Amino acid sequence: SGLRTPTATSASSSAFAEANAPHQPFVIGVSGGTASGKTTVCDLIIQQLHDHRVVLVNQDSFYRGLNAEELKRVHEYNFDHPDAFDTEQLLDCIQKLKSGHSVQVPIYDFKHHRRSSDSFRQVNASDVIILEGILVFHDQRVRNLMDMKIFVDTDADVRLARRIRRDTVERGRDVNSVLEQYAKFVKPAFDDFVLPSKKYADVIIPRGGDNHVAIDLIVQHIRTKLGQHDLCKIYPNVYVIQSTFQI
Ligand code: UZR
Ligand code: MG
Repeated sequence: SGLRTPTATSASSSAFAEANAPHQPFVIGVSGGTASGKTTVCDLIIQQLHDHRVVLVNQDSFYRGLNAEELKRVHEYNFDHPDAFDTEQLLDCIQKLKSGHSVQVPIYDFKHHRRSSDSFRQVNASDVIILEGILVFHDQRVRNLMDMKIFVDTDADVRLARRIRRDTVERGRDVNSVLEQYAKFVKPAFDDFVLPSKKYADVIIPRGGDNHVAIDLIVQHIRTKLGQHDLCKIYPNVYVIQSTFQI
């Protein structure tokens, strides 16, 4: 029968090699409008996966620094547009992490709208990589690196209320400037870029960080995926047997 042909042999030996190869990290994308609770959802996932190596990469870290000209007219700068981010660098970073390398993530200063010139954050190879940000589903190449895409769906009034609190308390801004920026840039960019990217999500979480059932389900799924990898390490020939039967 065809089972003993060289094709069958090479198929099972390549399956064997695959089963023995160290597995790629599981990459999760978490998107949603500003102040939707993305960071909270990520924190809860990380807490529940405490027995695994998980790293969080924020798209905010890849904001391009503003030049002198842009800084002079910072109120006209659109931080909610896809072009505000260095997507090539983000892509490179996630590709490296996915192939098991550690990377240096830039540090962005929200107050001065620029990058730290001499310091980086070292992010080590991990089992799970979470990439969070308002526009992480925008670029197809970045999306393609994700094993699971989560969209945090929170009502716009709740998000605006949170955004006002966060920007005034944590970012030293006044209410008027927050509202002005919201109307001029944040809301239009949400409608034009963030909301249309919701269609790429595998899972949509209503109410963000308050939705513990959704977070439990997501964590279970990740555990199942990581568990399958562990099985390959313990029983490296499981897949070989399966592939022989398939042939
Ligand atoms: P989250 N942002 C700033 O306010 N200042 C900057 O220098 C860079 C970004 C804001 C950005 C966006 N927009 O709405 C928000 N504006 O950070 C995204 N205006 O962050 O996903 O945590 O809401
Ligand atoms: Mg956040």
